[in-house]
Amino acid sequence: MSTNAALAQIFESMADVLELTGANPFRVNAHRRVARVIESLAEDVAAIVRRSPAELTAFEGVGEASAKKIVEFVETGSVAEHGELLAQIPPGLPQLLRVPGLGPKTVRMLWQDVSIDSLAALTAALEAGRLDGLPRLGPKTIANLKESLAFMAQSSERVRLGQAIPVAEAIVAMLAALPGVVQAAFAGSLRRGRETIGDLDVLVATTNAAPVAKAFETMGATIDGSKGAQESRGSAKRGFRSEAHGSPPPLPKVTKVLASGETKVSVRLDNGMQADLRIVEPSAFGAALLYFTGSKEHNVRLRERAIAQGMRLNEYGLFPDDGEAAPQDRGVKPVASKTEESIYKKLGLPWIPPELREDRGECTQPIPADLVSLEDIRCELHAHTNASDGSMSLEELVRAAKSRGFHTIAVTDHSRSSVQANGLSPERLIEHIKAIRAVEAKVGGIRVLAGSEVDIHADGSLDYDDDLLAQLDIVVASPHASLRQEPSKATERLLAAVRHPLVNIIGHPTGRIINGRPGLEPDIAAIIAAAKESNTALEINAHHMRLDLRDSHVRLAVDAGVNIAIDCDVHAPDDFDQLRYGVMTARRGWLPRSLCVNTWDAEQLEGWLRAKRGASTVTTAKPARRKPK
Ligand code: DGT
Ligand code: CA
Ligand code: CA
Ligand code: ZN
Repeated sequence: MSTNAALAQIFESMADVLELTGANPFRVNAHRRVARVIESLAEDVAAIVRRSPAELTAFEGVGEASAKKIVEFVETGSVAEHGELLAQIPPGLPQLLRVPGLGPKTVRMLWQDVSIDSLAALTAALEAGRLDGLPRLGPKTIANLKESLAFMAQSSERVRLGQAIPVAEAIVAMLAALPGVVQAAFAGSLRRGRETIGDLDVLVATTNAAPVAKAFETMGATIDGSKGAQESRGSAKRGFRSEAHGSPPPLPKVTKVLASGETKVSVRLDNGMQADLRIVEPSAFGAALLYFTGSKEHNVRLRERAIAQGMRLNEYGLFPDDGEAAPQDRGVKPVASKTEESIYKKLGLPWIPPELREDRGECTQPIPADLVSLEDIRCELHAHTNASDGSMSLEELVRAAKSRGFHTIAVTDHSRSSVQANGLSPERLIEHIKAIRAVEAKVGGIRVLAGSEVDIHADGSLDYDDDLLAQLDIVVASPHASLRQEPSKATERLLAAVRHPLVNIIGHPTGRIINGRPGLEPDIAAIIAAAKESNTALEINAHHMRLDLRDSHVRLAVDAGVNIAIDCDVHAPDDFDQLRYGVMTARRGWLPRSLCVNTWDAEQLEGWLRAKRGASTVTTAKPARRKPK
């Protein structure tokens, strides 16, 4: 975790405790504001402190007291006041804030009035019916709480892809740099890009295993990687903004060696994850990578295929089948083992991208030749500025998009009903459109679309009038509230938005948060059919907490020929880095480039927008032409 992210978490945590202990709301908000400022800083806060601590108070919202704490953190790795605050509350209390639907006021009431101070205590009280009739807890809230807790219990063991990949990359980089290591890679569900990960699987090719095993077991021992890292995360919504992704996290620390052999080591890390290391001969790296990437079901298919062709496939290679077990131990020479490609080839298959290895037809059906990839993405169509809840000014956002090599950026700030996100009133939106035109002209070299992320109300109506929507270049319509609707109502709601003539993209269609809340459960086939009919794209929100649409829904949409947008829902500069998770999800849904609107050139994109909205609504300024890097 970067210093900025760790420090932002501490300020969030202090705000949580202050709120729980009933402190002055101004003080609570001041801490939250500082957290937001720190996490959206482009520069490492430690660098600022080293240069000149006085610069800190130049940031809006950072006063003398906060600046002192920032300096203290940079110098000592912790903030004393944070510890003092935490000592005032039971340790399990902050966890309660992570339960969807439980705000600080209710948690405080539960703690003070009925002595509930942990998730376990809350679960028990709910089961015993002890909370029925308490203020703030009507029957509906109680039912929702039960649902949330059940969901949390079922999802808490797997970590999100976006939490796991940076950690795995830090481990792989450490291992790859060891002497004698020929290759290092991560495998398992991580390499397949699943939305959540059970454990990290790492693979190393070397002829000298012992030092590699040792380095893995003692990882982090000499580096204080856990400075300031702290479990408590605000509510799901706050956590969303607080996870930074700019700088690579430091190497995690091993807290426990679970199993240790010559070529096989399992450890528990200080971030709670488990990591498995396999050390293999360089000549068998491909076979091992194939095996440990999985999925198990894909491996079974491959083994069946090998057997049908008179061969035997295992983690050491593809061997001729001589009727006896363990060919690798009997000196039998493999038909292929060094690379995945060579093994697939001998099995009569093309190399299958890891994201597709789920036994969903990848060994029998043609795989799209133009499966979408990260390099194909050429525009971002869902981004927020500080006009609503983003951290960047309009110009900063446009320059950030330009620096990514994009030909187009769509500015889609929140609409008026998203009060908590400072949604734009119609008047402010009209001013915003003017500002967008001006910034496009000022920055140059990138097309800037004036858009909105307009709320889809519970009944399917949109948050702005059609007259206003018609003045925009692009409309992303998203559900934000009422996410516990009955499936039939959710279907009607989303269908209305899909069919709306001025809507181009449905943003995060279900509103789910991975490990956070289940979101809407509409009849996805009906949504897909309507999207196809009305030329509306469905979004894969690339943020690793959302990945919404999910992979299985993408696959259905692709089969129906529906256009898909992969967007980062940018709120801060680092959010552009979420793109890879969206692309992995897209590939898991077999998305070809041709159906991904973000891969199109500016002309094709504009043609598509215009076709739906009517020629008059899209401005005709010449699109900037940029080659992807
Ligand atoms: P996860 O960790 O639950 O997110 O999922 P995976 O797929 O990473 O599973 P994991 O870590 O248990 O094992 C990594 C890979 O190793 C798995 O995808 C396929 C392979 N593998 C593990 N156990 C078996 C097995 O019993 N049979 C076969 N064919 N493959 C296995
Ligand atoms: Ca795994
Ligand atoms: Ca594993
Ligand atoms: Zn958004």
